[in-house]
Amino acid sequence: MKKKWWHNQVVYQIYPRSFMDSNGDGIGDIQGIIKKLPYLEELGIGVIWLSPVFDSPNDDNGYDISDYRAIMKEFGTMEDMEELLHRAKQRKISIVLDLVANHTSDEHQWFLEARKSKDNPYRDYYIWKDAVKGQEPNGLISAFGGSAWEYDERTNQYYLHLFSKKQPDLNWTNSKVRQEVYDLMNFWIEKGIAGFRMDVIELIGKIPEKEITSNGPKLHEYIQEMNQKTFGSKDMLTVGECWGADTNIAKLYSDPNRNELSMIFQFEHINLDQIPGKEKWDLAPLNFLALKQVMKKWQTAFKQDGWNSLFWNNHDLPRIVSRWGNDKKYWLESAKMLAILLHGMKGTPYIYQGEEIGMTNIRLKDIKDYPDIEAHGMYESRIKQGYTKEEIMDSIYIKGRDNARTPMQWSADKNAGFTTGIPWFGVNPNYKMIHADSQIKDKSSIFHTYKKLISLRKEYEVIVYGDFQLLFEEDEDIFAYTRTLEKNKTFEKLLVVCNFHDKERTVNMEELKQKKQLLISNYELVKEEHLLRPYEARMYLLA
Ligand code: TEU
Ligand code: CA
Repeated sequence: MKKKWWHNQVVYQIYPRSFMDSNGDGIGDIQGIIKKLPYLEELGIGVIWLSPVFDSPNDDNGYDISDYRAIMKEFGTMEDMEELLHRAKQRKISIVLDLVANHTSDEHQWFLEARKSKDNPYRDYYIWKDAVKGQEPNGLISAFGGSAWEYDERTNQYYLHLFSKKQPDLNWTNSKVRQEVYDLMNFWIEKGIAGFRMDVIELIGKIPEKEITSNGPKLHEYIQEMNQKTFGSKDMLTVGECWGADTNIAKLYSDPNRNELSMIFQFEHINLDQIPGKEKWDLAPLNFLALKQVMKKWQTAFKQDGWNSLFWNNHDLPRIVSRWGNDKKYWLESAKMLAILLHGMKGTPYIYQGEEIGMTNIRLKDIKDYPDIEAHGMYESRIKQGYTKEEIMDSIYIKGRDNARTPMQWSADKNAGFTTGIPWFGVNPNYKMIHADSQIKDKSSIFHTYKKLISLRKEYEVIVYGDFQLLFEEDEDIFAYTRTLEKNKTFEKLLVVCNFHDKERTVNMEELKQKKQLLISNYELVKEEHLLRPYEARMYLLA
């Protein structure tokens, strides 16, 4: 595999609204991020993925952009942004921006123009259709509930919005739209960013008439064009958000010979807890054996023809320690186990803010306490369908996006040290116990586990490039694998052994009998080599 700078880096995702407030208005901001750069440097990450910081009416917390070349006032100014880029660079941290190019805000200048009249020059920037028999043009639905078509009185047509009605979809069949997107990308590239995370990029090739949304026929043609006209010659990190990707689709994006993206986020491991064909709120029981098979499939899918991202969390997902881990009795052990398990794998790891200190889900009483537009859309449509309030709240407790969006827990001070004012969204009451301050000082903390894992990836090439092999495939508790790298006729070999559950297990494993060096584990001492305590995890270098 031709080596790339982002092969051994670890990316840290910042959701600016909830990261650090510098001026006491209760909202995280860019100066807050600048303040915390030393913290990120100490953790050892090399890249920040910054969720959108652009001007936005915040119907979907910045994923509805009204000006791609201006910074959201609540977050700061363009000078602040330039300062952030500069100061991060001084600490060898580069910045990847969030590119939301499937849709804009309805308050974007293009849409304000487009909706004025059918012959407006911007009309064709968006997707407009006549009513069919006095109804919506077809059955496409919005990710946030209800029809994806919104009637606009002024011109007596409907426009398409696959997300909220304040997020009209751009018309990518229009070459002018594509050029506008490439221009704004180049604007940011010139400012010195290191790449893009591409929001729902798989939707841009949609054919609304045929109700095709993901993976439309022209999708890869557009991405290749984008590559050529923007970052292609620049050695950047690009990662597409692709909910509908399987391993073959992933190769289309990330095979270096195809000149598209560095890698994608695929969600097969995330979607395992949802009943197939239903919504994310319709929970299927967690299936450990299926998780192992999905991980194995992606870990072994690519040779020279693709690259993986590795993640448990982002701003749309519940906290991993509350989902696959155990956030009560084995909070510490299970958070570390999940980290060791993932960070021993092949791909570029992503850490979502707070994951490195084991932040957990939140549980609030009423739907009114939740700011997320997705939760409200789902609530309304499920009440209509006859679900009880309790059923709906239970699914929000487990899967709601706001679980990830509570303010970062910095210290035991008021509001977890996030703000001196009133936080825009409640701090998790467990902040007195879970916060960065104490974990930085405590060498046995979750923070230090992540720190160590990041440095191991720099130190051992086998963690970056070794071939993956799953062991004990049928075992109901043990997740174990090796990574093997051939180096001038000798082999570097890594072994990761994890107990995924809360009961003790003995394992009879050949590899454990070999000579080896323990690189990291989540219990202080190995009691007995073949005994794995609840959630015990170890990573060895085999001699
Ligand atoms: O998410 C895409 C998306 O499909 C999510 O709405 C997803 O269905 C859900 O959150 C799964 O938990 C991206 C962004 O990450 C998200 O924050 C935005 O709301 C969305 O696009 C629209 O821009
Ligand atoms: Ca602020």
